[in-house]
Amino acid sequence: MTKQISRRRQSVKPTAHAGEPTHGPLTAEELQLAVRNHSMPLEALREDTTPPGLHYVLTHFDIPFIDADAWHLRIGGAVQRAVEISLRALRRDPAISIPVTLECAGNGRSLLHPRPMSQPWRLEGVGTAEWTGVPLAYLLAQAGVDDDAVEVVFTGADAGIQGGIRQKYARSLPIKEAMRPDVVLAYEMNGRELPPQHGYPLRLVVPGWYGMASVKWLESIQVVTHPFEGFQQAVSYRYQQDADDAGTPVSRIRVRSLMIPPGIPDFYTRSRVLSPGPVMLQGRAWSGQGSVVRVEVGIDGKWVPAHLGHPAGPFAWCEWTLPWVADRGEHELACRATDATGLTQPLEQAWNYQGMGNNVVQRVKVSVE
Ligand SMILES: Nc1nc2c(c(=O)[nH]1)N[C@H]1C(S)=C(S)[C@@H](COP(=O)(O)O)O[C@H]1N2
Ligand SMILES: [Mo]
Repeated sequence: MTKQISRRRQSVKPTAHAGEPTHGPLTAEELQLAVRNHSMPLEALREDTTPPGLHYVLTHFDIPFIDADAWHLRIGGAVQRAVEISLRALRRDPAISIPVTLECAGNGRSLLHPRPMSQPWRLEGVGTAEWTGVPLAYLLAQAGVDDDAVEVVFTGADAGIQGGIRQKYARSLPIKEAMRPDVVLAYEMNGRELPPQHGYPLRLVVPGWYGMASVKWLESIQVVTHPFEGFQQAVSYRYQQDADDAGTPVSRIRVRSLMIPPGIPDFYTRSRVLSPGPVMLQGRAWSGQGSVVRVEVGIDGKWVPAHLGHPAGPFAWCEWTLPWVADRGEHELACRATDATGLTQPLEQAWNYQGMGNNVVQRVKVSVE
């Protein structure tokens, strides 16, 4: 398999096999995915909460349109009492609201060399919303989880084929994560019912984890006594070095920061033009592994500490600002964050086969004229 890949790397001819690395130009399939799944315009980093239309979207198959009046959530498997609950009944259960920064695990993928062919994110597969719903742990407690349970499997209503396998989108969480008080079955995004593309009528939100864990259009929750072997768990979303490497599962979001590109863009190239003088550089930083403790801004290679604001919650991004006086000429700006575990964003991204967990520093070239 590795040999086959290196042969492909030598030829420029792009292949249409999802997941395979290529040095070739963007394929029609990647373009099709890119226009279905949009990213967040970086200027939306201005706000604590991303309006739903600007929040990134990642949908593997089709958006299912669900009749919420007929819809029920089923909870079963290794539980004492199977539960079937309507949306109306769920809305009467105790609710929480929590601001959460979600990021796609494949964010940054298209900047890798070679580039794994899939949704070709640049850096903007991210967004922060306030999710309202019932804590998962509350419903699991009502069902009564058996002692030998190891994971909880979440299945969405959307079906498709990936890796040659027909499937419904499904992911699992270890029991310990599923029992966290902040994991929520959300029926509202930013105070309104979920938009169709974000999982209407109900989705899971797992704060701190990359987006793949937060199953949309949720239909069924099954408590299981063996690790879940579904495609999106056992094959996709793994840190692998090649196709044959079993790899390790992707879970929490790695520390990252982004900057609102200053000045104005050129329409086609999106390169930035700025007038000389004072400018406030600003952006957001987040990590699923602990709070952000430092953001540094790189100005032509020299790192300067930025001022950090206060995040809306422990799993929401944090604003950073740095005043800069722009002088005439070409400049390169960058930002890099460090979290409470001491991890810092890398200057060069380590490559992996699926292009998972990228958190390389963003670089913005500006012309001051
Ligand atoms: N049912 C279902 N849930 C899903 C997905 C999907 O395709 N189907 N995509 C996952 C992935 S990979 C991500 S990154 C997030 C994206 O959530 P958003 O579209 O609300 O931003 O949803 C996750 N939940
Ligand atoms: Mo994702």
